[in-house]
Amino acid sequence: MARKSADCGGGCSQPVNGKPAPLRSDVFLQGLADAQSVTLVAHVHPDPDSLASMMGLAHLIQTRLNKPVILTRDGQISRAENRALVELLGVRLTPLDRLRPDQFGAVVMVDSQPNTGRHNLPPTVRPFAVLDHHTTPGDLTEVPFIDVRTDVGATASIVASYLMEQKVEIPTALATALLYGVETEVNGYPREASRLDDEVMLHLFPLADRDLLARIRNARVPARNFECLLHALQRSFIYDRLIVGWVGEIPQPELVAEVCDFLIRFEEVDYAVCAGVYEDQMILSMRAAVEDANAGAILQRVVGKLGRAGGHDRRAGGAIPLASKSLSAVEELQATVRRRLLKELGIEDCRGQRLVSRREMLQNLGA
Ligand SMILES: [Mn+2]
Repeated sequence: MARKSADCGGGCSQPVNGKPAPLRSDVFLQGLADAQSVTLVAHVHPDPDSLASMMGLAHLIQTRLNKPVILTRDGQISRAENRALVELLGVRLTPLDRLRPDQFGAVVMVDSQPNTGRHNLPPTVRPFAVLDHHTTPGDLTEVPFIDVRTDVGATASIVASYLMEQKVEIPTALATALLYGVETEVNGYPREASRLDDEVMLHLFPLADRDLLARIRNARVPARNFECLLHALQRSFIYDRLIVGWVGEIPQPELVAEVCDFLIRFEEVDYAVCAGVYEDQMILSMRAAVEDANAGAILQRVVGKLGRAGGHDRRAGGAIPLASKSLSAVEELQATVRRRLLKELGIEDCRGQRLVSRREMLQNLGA
């Protein structure tokens, strides 16, 4: 359907032969016209951006194409805010490992790309579509529909723009999820938001349930979160403009990113990296407080062939499988990660200065 390019809201490709290019959301929906059913997948331990993107596309497909849609969950949802989002908004998720390869129908992957090591999708299942915004690429060969915009802050903004292009009514719960999904991706400083993210947030704000949003943002957290924070503070070291926090063994993988978000606020550094051991992996998180930081690419080079990593300019994550969880094996890996990080950031290899001195820690214990 031809429409004025002014309607595109940033979602159009360049005009072809003088004719306005079709809306991306039209191409997306046309590509699914013959599908029996659609399965939506995101990355492992789905975050609010992933969850909201799946919810938005499910609503778009159900409204426009009236087809059955399955939203999946790869791994656990453990972060308090993310659990609150799922529970309070009534999101129904099917564990990915409960689907047989023949039950998938057309697969749409959001907030991730194939072969990035970030999901447990059977390798024989090739996605029909990939919608993502990560700067570190995956394998997109033979994916018929690709909408990867590395300049956009959230995949949920791309999905919301599809709903806006198609003039689909956005129910309150969905608007709340989409707004929270975008917000969580762009709330760092310097902001990683594009014009599209801001347009989408303006559109969604009046449609969302602001009380529910506040409940999600302020979800109550268990005691283990504070234990983890204490552990990290006791083992945080400053190297010039970098702070590294060793979180130790953690009960849920997202805690590493939560601690990293806290440490990057430290006024004396521009970079924060946290690492913790979850099950048989070392989980890594990196944040930058400066523009053009290339955090995703840096963490990818630091991890190298030891594991996988990727992300955005100012936020990145990764994981390294552990052959052994013995203290010496973990410490050896920590030393490798630290050495590579310092080299990547051009910081002289030196002994780190503790964020909290041993003497202070002991004094606090004695008090
Ligand atoms: Mn995202």
